[in-house]
Amino acid sequence: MAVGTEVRERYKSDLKPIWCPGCGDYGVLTATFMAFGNLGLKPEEVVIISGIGCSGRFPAFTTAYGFHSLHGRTMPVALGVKAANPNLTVIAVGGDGDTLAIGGNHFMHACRRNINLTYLLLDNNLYALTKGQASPTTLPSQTTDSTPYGSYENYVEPCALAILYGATFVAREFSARARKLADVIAQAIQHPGFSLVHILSPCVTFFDTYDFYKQQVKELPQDYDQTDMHLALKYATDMEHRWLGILYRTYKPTFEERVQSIKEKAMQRYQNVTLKDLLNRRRV
Ligand SMILES: Cc1ncc(C[n+]2csc(CCOP(=O)(O)OP(=O)(O)O)c2C)c(N)n1
Ligand code: SF4
Ligand SMILES: [Mg+2]
Repeated sequence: MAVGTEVRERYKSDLKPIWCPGCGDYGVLTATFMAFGNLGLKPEEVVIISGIGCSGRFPAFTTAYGFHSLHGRTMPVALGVKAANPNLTVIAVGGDGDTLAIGGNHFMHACRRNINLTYLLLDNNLYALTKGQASPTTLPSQTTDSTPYGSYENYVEPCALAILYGATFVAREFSARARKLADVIAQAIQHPGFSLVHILSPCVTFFDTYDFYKQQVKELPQDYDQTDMHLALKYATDMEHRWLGILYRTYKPTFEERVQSIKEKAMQRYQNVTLKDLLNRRRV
């Protein structure tokens, strides 16, 4: 279902985005509103949590609940919100630096825990807010202010990383394809478990990758098997093309379900035990 302007207006806050004209993040914001509209989500049912970076401004531009947290600390906050109220739709937003450098540890373990939330990784291949230094996704051919002769570090491929660390839904899209991106974001939100949407979102000010990605991107083949992990890793790590679409999807118990099942086991074990009994057991 196409989403009209009036629906998108419901999710737009009074604060006008201050991203540079042409920044890829505008496309991501629009696509996210379209996804909310398509799913019929009310702003009060959604919490958007970000780190620090140009991408970190995301929650301020929406009428959903938001939390602009610390650099690389999106995941602990998002996990806390989801654990406290599993009924909320939780969206985490991070840049490539925020997610894979300072926040890498948190990100990897969020994949492993299979927390039921959606992670939007806005990848512009550099640290934009701090004026264009190299990040873990800086391309081999790319020069930045901090690496004028090219980066001396290897590139980290976020989709492969997430798959290997146990994420159960992994997709890649391009900010210039708002409708396709909206569809993938909606599917990620509906997926029960940790969903990564890796979004190629060019920074027009410090390293404009629009033309580069327009030539590189390709949609996954029609008969692509989303459940085949080896195939997903092969397509995710192909640096000749950037394959777009849902790379991998599987179903495993979520973090919340596992916590609930442990709670139930503990309740069964101790159902006839009083607090006094428990205190007596600890007494020496
Ligand atoms: C603990 C800490 N270290 C460093 C910084 C400085 N800093 C702010 S944003 C940023 C990088 C942002 O890059 P990225 O996450 O890719 O987001 P983008 O701006 O590209 O969207 C850094 C290093 C900070 N705010 N906090
Ligand atoms: S500096 Fe780059 S990433 Fe930041 S708002 Fe401008 S275009 Fe977007
Ligand atoms: Mg970045």
